Amino acid sequence: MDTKTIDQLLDRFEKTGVVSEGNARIKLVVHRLVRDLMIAIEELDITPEEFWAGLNYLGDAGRNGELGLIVPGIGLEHFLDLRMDEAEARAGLKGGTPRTIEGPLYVAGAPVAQGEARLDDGNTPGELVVMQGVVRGDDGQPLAGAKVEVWHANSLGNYSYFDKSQSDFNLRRTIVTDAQGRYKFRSVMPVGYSVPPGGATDRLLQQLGRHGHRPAHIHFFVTAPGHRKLTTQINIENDPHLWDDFAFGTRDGLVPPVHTNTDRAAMQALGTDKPFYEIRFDFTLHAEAPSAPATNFNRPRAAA
Ligand code: MBD
Ligand code: FE
Repeated sequence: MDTKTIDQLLDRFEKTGVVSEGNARIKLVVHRLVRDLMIAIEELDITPEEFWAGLNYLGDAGRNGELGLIVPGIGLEHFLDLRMDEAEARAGLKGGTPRTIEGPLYVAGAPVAQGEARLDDGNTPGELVVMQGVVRGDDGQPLAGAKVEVWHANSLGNYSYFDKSQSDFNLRRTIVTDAQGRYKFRSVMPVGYSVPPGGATDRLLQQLGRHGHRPAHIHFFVTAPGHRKLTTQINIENDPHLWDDFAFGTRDGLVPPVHTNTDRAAMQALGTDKPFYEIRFDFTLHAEAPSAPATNFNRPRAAA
């Protein structure tokens, strides 16, 4: 079918069965996506069998809660980040800590701590890591009372809440920066996440000839009054998947050095007799910018 015939068909569809104005924005987007799909079916000669298999696949993925995993896996979430970067550049925003994808594993409602927190429940295997830094505005001034929401996987690459074998909010906290804008936490070193074997995302990636592994990483939302919300992650250097992330989340500026601390007194102060890891990382937030799209947009998220 040629595009002109498709457009005539769509014109008739859009005029049939109309009972109200509907929503202009939704109409625009849906009509466009349907047209693009029809053109893809035509140009790729997608067979009925392929069409129904694809529809069933999406239904399966939805029922199993994997749509939020397919989106980063096909690069759409990183694409949204790059578009936000472009919008900020057009609005004249420069510098600031790079953003990167949120992913599907945030859970709202984590315990709040002032200045410092321990993220692990004391019963979580893994190597001890201490991470700390300062939250600043883009004028370089430290931001007291900023919120650093942090979440990461355990040493098996699993996230509490989604992994019911972990205690509630294990490896998840909200840390409020102190008067000097500082945050600090101790935790156990995360290991990279992999998509559930045999699940919808895994099956798709196999057909694409790709793996479903992420390098080890730690997620953050950083917020402060009068500033744009920052959604980002840091990656653990030297991970074999550091620049081979199935979700395309690794970015320059988000791979801080990891230092191994072998100082006896420092080890003792943390109640350990083994060397531990230390990471310093400062966050820089952009001041509110009415001409740039909001970064604190709604997105349905888990809450506990
Ligand atoms: C993750 O832990 C993650 O951060 C992303 C983006 C996708 C899947 C799992
Ligand atoms: Fe993650």
